[in-house]
Amino acid sequence: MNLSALFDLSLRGRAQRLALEYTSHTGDVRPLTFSDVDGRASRMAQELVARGVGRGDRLCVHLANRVEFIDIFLACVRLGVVMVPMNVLYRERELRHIVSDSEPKAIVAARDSDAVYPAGAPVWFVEELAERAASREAERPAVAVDGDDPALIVYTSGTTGTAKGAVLSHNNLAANGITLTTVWRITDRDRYLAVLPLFHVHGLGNGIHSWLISGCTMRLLERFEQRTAAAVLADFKPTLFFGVPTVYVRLLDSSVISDEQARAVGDTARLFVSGSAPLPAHVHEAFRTKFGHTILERYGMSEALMIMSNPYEGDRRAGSVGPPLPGVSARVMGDDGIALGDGDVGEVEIRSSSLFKEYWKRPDATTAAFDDGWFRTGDLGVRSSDGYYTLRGRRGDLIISGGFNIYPREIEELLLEDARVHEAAVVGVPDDVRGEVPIAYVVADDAFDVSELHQVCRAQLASFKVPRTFLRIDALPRTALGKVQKHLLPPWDRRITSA
Ligand code: MLC
Repeated sequence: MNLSALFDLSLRGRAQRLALEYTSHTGDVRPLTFSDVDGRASRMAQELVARGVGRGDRLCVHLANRVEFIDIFLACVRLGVVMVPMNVLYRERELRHIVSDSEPKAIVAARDSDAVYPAGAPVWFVEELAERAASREAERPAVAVDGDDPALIVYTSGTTGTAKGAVLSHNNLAANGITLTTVWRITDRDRYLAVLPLFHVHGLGNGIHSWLISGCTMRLLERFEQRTAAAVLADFKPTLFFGVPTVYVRLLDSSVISDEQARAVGDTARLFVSGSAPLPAHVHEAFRTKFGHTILERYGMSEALMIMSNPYEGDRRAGSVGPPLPGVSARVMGDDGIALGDGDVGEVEIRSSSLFKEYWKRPDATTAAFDDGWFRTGDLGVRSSDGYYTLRGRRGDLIISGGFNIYPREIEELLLEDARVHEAAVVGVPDDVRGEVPIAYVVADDAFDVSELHQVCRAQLASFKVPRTFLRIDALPRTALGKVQKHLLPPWDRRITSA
């Protein structure tokens, strides 16, 4: 089934109900019915057709959360156009790879974006697209889109440092959305507060899809901001909330939301879900005390969408990601390629109806990611005798900061572009709010002030990837074969001032 048919349960079936509230550029909150959302999507689709975009073409989208993001996503879904969402914090260097790899018809961007866009595709300003779309007929394009057609290419870096595009089909996204609305009991009586970025699968694959499938009412925020969080929660009174752990840590801060305000939020809420990074057990506990709700932690990946979830009914266990979701099979594999029993730690491998088929134009990487039809998640985990999984770190050296993935290799490669830097190793160190933050160890010319690297990173990388500090060392610890042993790097002392 293509996603349009699924979304029509709400766009047509609940046409006159309140679908969406969003903040306009003038700052007022505007309502749209599902019929309004439907009409906007059709007009945007007509505008894209007029610009020569059709089934199978890619369209890169570099936008913060705004209503036009939804118009464009729905238009792409109807036309069979493959949307390539790009992190709004990405700079030219990061965008260049995605654009050259995905070969889009165009890049959609905001007029006030300060990003420099790479050559290779025209930039279409979203303001102009929206204005032109508004003057078109709200007529549905007649395109036959198949369930196996790709709907999204989501770039996710690998150990090589260059991002690979995970191709997600309409069927993958449909399976994920139907599963979540069922197992988390999402209905059209819900009020979903969308604070997560739409350019990632958490905000888009889970949030937008659950909204459209269930027909609930969504309030779309440009981003989560602690300054305004209490007022928005009190005003919108969400029943449903998806966050990354950093968001929950912020909500525990009494200067963000008082105990009294939190109790009021808890009284009208139904479900808080956390994912994209491990939720510390003490945050789980403190949230229950403050808000009166037990956060439901789940586990997913861009390539596979959602994989495991604590139960809606039953024991939501702190520190565990629960059993596999319906439609997902999981196993824990040992280094020798033999499946392990309960209680033993190994790599989690899965099969699932929401699992991607391939990395875009990367057959070798695709082959390497699968083990006899099972996807190697790269996550280490253990299963309890009653089927709950607990994750125990990663095989590779991924850093997760505020729910954003950081691949050390990408930063190391940038640092090594400076001829005065001879060796570089980036690692994650614990951070109370963001989970982890990156720091860099560098071996460099004596005369070189390594703190200058801060500016280089700031100019070329998304802000969350910029190392907090640059530490000079004499040599990287290596094995006899020359492999860097990051665990042997000198411990980082927090008193060292960040560059
Ligand atoms: C952070 N910044 C943002 C931003 N988040 N800018 C625009 N949009 C956003 N969503 C920038 C800020 O401008 C600032 O930049 C810097 O990041 C730190 O901002 P902050 O206000 O101090 O942020 P913080 O309180 O740390 O909160 C950050 C956050 C954000 C939690 C709101 O990290 C976030 O939205 N994370 C969600 C990530 C996510 O959705 N991941 C899902 C991946 S999918 P500067 O330049 O001033 O430093 C996946 C699969 C799965 O992993 O299972 O879900």
